[in-house]
Amino acid sequence: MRPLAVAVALLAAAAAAAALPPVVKIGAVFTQDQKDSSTELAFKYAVYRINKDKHLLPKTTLKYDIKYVPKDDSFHASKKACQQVRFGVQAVFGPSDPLLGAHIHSICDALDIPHLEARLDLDTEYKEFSINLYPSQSLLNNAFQDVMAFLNWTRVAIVYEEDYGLIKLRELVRAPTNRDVEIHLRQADPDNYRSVLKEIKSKEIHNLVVDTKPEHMHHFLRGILQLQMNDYKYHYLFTTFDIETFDLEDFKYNFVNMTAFRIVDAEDVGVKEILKDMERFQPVGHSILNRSNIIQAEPALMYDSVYVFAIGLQTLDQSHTLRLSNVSCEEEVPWDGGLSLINYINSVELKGLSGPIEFKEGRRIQFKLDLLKLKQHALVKVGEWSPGSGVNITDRAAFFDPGTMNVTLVVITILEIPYVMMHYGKNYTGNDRFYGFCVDLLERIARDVGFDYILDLVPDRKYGAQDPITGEWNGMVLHLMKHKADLAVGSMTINYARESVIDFTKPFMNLGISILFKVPTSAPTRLFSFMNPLAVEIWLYVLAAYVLVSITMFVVARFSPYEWHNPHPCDTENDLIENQFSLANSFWFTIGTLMQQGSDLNPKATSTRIVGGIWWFFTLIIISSYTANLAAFLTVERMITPIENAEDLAGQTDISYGTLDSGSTMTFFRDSMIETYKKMWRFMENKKPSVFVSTYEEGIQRVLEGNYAFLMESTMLDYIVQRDCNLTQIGGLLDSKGYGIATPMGSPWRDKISLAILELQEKGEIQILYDKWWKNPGDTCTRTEKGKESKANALGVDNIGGVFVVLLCGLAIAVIVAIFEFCYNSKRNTQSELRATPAPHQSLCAEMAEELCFALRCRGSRQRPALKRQCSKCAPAASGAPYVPAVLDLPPANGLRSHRGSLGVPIELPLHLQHRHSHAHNHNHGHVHSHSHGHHAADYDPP
Ligand code: CWD
Repeated sequence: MRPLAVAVALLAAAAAAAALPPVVKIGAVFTQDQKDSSTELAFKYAVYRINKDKHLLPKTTLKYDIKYVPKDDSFHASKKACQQVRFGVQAVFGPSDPLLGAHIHSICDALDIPHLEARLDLDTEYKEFSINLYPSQSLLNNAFQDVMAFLNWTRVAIVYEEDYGLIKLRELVRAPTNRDVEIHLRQADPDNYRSVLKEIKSKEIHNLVVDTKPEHMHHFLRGILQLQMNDYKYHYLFTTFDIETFDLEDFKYNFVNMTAFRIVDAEDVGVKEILKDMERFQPVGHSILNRSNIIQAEPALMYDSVYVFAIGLQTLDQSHTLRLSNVSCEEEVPWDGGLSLINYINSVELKGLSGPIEFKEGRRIQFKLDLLKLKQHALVKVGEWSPGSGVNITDRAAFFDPGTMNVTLVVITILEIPYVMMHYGKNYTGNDRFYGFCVDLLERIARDVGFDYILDLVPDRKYGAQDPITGEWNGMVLHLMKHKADLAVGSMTINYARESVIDFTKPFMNLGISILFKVPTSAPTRLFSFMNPLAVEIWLYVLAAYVLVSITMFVVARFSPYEWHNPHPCDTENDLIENQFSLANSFWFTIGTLMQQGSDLNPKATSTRIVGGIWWFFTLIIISSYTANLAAFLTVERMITPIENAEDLAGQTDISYGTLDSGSTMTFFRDSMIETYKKMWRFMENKKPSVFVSTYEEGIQRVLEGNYAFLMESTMLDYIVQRDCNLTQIGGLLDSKGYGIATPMGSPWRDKISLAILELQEKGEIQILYDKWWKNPGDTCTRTEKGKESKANALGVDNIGGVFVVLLCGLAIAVIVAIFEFCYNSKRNTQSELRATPAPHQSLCAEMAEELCFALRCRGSRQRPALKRQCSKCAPAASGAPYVPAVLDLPPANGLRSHRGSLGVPIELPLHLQHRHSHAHNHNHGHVHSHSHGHHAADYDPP
C-alpha cells in the first residue's frame, strides 16, 4: 500500500507543476472568402511555429479549429463560434469583418473566453475579453493629421468608401485649432471614383486622403490616370497599410505624390527572417506573401495575435494553472480560467511582425508606423510615426524635391521690353521666339534647377489683379491659380494680394513706383533774370536795410558831436559848424558803398564808423553771394517743371496721370491707405477717358503727347529715359518692392528656383544680365544727369539771412555808441568852461534836452551855429558870446591857436575868439590851456 500511495502523491505533484495542459485548443473564424487566404495561412503558420518552438511552450501544443462563415451572416457566425466553444477552445481568433467580429465577441464576452482580433474597431468602449492588435483609429488619425500638418495642407479632399468611413476619419474632418484647413468629404465607390476625382480636380484641390477598400484600389488608381491627376501637383495620402502591395508602376517617374503608412517594417532583420521562413511554409498554390515577398497588414497582425496569446500562456504558466474550459453557449456559465488568461495576454510586451506591441485594456497602445512615399522608382521610407513621439520625417527632400528627371514645365509670360520680347517670323518657333532679360534668366535657372520649359504668352496680356467686387483674378495670376501653368516669368511684382493665392520665389530685382513725364521745356530768357540769384524777399530786405542804414547813419551822425566840424577852417569868422551826413548824403554814402564805389564821405565818430563798417561787411557778403549765384544761374539751363513729386500731381487736375491696367502699380494706388495716393486713385478712377493703359508703350505715347504723367515701375522707367531724351523721371520712388517668379500655391519648384536666383545674384550673373539689357551701348540719353546737376536756386533768407542779423546788431551797437557819445558830450558841456556865460552850470538833463531839441530842430540841415543857442540860464555876458561845441574840429592854421576845451578836446579857435575865450578862462579860473598843435578832421582823436 505504501509504495502505491507515494506514487500517487508524486503524480499529483507533477500534475500541479505542469500548469498548462498538454494541448491548448484555439478557434479561428474566417469569412468564406478568406479560405486559404494569407490571413488564414499566417494563423496556421504562427501555430506551427509556436508548436515547433521548444522554448515558448515546451510542453504544450496548440491545436486549432477553423470555421468559415459567410460574410454578413452573423447567425451562422455565432453558431460556428458556439461549436468551437463546445470543442473547448481557450481563445477565439477573428474574424476581420466588423459585424461578425462584434457578434463573436459578445459570445466570448459572455463565456469569459479571450477574443483576439486584428481588425479596425471603431467602438471605443472598453471590452473586457477582447485583445485587438489593430491600432486604434484615433491614434491613426493623429498620425494622418501630423503628416497633413507637416505637408501644410490647407485644402484637402477626403475620399472614403465604407459607410463608416466618416466616423472613422472624423478626427481628420475636425481641423486642428491652429490651422485653417478646408476639407471636402466625398464618399465614392468604383462606379463613381472617376466622377468624384473629376469634381476634386475641377475644384483645384490637390491634396487627397484616400480611404477606399483595398480590393478597389486599382480602380481608384486607374481613375487618377484617366483624369491625369498624376503629376507633381497632386498628393495622395492613403489610409491603407498595404500600399506596397499595389501596382504603382504607372505612377513612377511622373512626380505624383503618394504617401501612406505601413505597419510591417519589411527591412527589419527579424521580420525578414520570419517572412523568409513563412515563404517556405506556404503551401503550393497559396501564399502568405505577395509577389514581392511583402506581407499585408492583416496576416501580419493575425500572426502577431497568435504569438501574443502564446506568450500570454507562457507567462500564465509561471504562476497559474490553466484550467481547461468546459463551457457552452447553452449553459452560459463563464469559464473561470478566462479572466486570468486575458489579464496575462493584456500584459504581453512583444516585438512582432507589426513592430512593438503593448496593450492597455485590450487596445494596442504601442506600435510604429513607417511613412512611405513614392519616389521616382519605388516607395521609400521617408519617416516614422509612433504614438509617443509623433511624426519624424527623415527625408524631407522627398516631399519638396521635384526631382531631377527631365520634366517640362509650362511657363507663361507677358511681352514687356526688355524683360520679354518676341522675334516675329517663320524662322522662329517655340521658345526661340522669345528673348530678353527674363528669357535669359529663365534659361539659367532651368539649367541650374534641371527642367525643360515651354514658354508661352498669357492670353489676356495682364499680369493679374483681383476684381474688388467679384473677387476674381485675371492675367497670369489666374493662370497659375488654375494650374494652367507651372511658372510665370516676367516683370511680375510680388505683393500681398498675389502672395495669398500664388507663390513667389525670392525677388530677382528691386524697384519702386515713379513718375514718367515729358522733359520740361527750357525757361524763356527774361529781361530781369539778373534778379534770379537772390530771392524776392532778399531783394526787399536789402532795400529795407539800405533805407534803415541810411537813416541810422543820418541820425547817429546828428547825435554824435564828433561829426560836427567847421566847414571853412580858414574862415575864422565862421561860427557855423557843419555835419557831413545830411539825409541825402547818408543815402548817398550807403548806396555808394553798396555799389562798391565808395563816396567822399568819411564817418569820423565811433558810432558812424560802426554803422559804416557793418554796412560794408553787409554789402561784401551780399554782393559776393549775388555774384557767385549769378554765375551759377548764367551757366544752368532752367527748366519749367510743373510737377516735382507725387504730392504735386495729387494737388492738381490739369495734368492727368495713370498706370498700367490690372498691374501691381494700379493695385498699389487702389489699396493704399496713404491720403495722397488715395486721392490720386480717386482721380484716376473717375477720370474720363480712362487714364489706365493696357501696355506701357501706350502710357509712354500719352506722356509724349503731353499733359499726362505715367506712374510706372522704376526699372522700366530707367530703361525708357535712357533711350528717349524727351522723357524724364519726376521725383523719387513711391514704394519699394521686387520682381519674382510666380508659381502655383505649394509648387515644389519655388524653393529650388529661389535657391537658383540667390546663387545667380551672388555670382553677379543677374547684374550682368541687367547691364546687358539695360545699358544701351549706343547713344544713351544723358540729359537727365545734366538736368540734375544744373539745378541752381535763388538765395533766400535761409542762406544769407544771417548777414541781416549781423547788420541789425551793428546798427544797434552804433546807436548805443551814439547815445553814449551824446550823453558824454552833454555832460562835458554842462561842466564846460567855454560857456560864454557867467551863469551857473545847467543840469545834465537840461543840457541833454536842449541838445536833443537842437538836433531835432535842425532836421535836415547840415549846419548849425557854432554857438548853438542863447541859453536862457546861461546867457552870454556881453553881446552873445558863442557856445563852443565839445569838438571844434578846426585845422591848425596861421593865426590860429590851439586850445583844449574843458572836455579835454583840442580846439582851435580863431584869434578873435581867443580873447573872449581867455576872458572866459580867467573868469572860470583858467581851466583852458592854449595848445599849438592842431587837429584835422581826419585825425580825429576820440575822447
Ligand atoms: N507693371 C505695372 O504695374 N506697372 C508698370 O509700370 C510696369 Cl512696367 C509693369 C506690372 C507689374 N510689374 C505687375 O506685376 O503687375
